[in-house]
Amino acid sequence: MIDAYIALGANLENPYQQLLQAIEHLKQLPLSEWGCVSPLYSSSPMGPQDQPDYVNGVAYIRTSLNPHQLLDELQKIELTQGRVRKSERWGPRTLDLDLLLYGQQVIQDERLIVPHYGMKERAFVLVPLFDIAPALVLPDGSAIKELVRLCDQTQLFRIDN
Ligand code: ROI
Repeated sequence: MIDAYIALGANLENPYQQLLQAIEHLKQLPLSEWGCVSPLYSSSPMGPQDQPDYVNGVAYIRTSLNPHQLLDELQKIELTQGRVRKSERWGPRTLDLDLLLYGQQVIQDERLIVPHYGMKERAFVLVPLFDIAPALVLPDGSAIKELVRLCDQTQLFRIDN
């Protein structure tokens, strides 16, 4: 079993409920054990500003799925929850599930970049990841604790949960 961390994000169609539903789906993943989910946060959009605020969080699972099987499962959940892939880059979405980390593996192919390419600058990923894995060190040796200290958290608000 491999430790995997998955970022959750949504900003359409009742995003908070979308995340709760996604968590229920993640608990049902095949060949996997549910770990936990971070507190959820509200965050202003990174990228185009003419879209609603996001709800973000990070989930932890242990899995025997390989990274591409896990990606397939995550994309199935996104589609089940009404995700429509648009051509617009960085547009709004009902649900985004990003594979952040798959053990200490570094993966770079046509479908998958792990660790997730943007995670080291994104407070809405780093802060919830730190909440559930404060001692985590990324494959490149950077400590989550240090990345969190450096990131801009002014647009991130914890939702009571
Ligand atoms: N901005 C925030 N705050 N949260 C996200 O999950 C998120 N996801 C995205 C883009 C459009 C880059 N901006 C985001 O994909």
